[in-house]
Amino acid sequence: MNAPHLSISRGRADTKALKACLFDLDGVIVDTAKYHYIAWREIANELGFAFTEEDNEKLKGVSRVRSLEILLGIGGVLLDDGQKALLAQKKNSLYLRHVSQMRPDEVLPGAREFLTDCRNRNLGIGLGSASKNARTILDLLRISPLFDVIVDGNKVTRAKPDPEVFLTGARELGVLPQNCAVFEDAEAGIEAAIAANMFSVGVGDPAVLGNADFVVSGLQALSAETLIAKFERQSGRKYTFPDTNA
Ligand code: B16
Ligand code: MG
Repeated sequence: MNAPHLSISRGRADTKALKACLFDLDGVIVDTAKYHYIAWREIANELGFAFTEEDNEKLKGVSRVRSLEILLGIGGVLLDDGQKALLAQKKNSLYLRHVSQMRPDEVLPGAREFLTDCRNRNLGIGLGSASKNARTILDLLRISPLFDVIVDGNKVTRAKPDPEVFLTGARELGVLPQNCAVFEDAEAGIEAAIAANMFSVGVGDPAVLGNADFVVSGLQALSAETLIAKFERQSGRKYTFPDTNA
């Protein structure tokens, strides 16, 4: 992770500028869902029931503990808290075994370039993920230095659509929520951005992400320049570059 590279006007009463971008991890920067799926399927099979890719959709953006509860609900399996804790731990070991093989070229198309583009525009960069493994994954992908702050499942307790993860990111970056844009692939993530009073960019299916300020198919389809233009146009805010009034 980088020391903040930017001259964000910390605390300045300027509500008009786009100053920071907050990114979800799974589905925006990298597709970790496939590894979560393999690990959860192994757990389900061990418990004696099937777990499909369609089932896995219900776990996207959901915390590990909550994911286990959903999985047990699918199988109709009742366990006590101790057994659940052991299973969650086992699932994570299986997941990490797969994830440890990840290579830098698994960064989703355009993500590395877009992060760099935003940094070059003096925008603060934060991660806002439910995953407790976020830092490990960014390191494996060799993109940790592109982030000024990392807010993950170890730092927050309330899951999206609660805005905690994004509000924490803005606070750590030293910017106000209305100066932030959030990038999310899950409906709950867009709701979290709206609840945080942030500009929201859906990454993925417009049918699912209809509440976002706008939707792109992936970060390869967006430049920092277009983001800033849309932020200005749709929110009536004005971006100033470079920000010299810190
Ligand atoms: P971990 P995100 C989420 O990541 C995943 O989408 C979700 O499937 C997973 O259960 C959650 O992280 C917790 O992950 O078990 O690694 O702590 O989309 O919030 O970046
Ligand atoms: Mg996601």
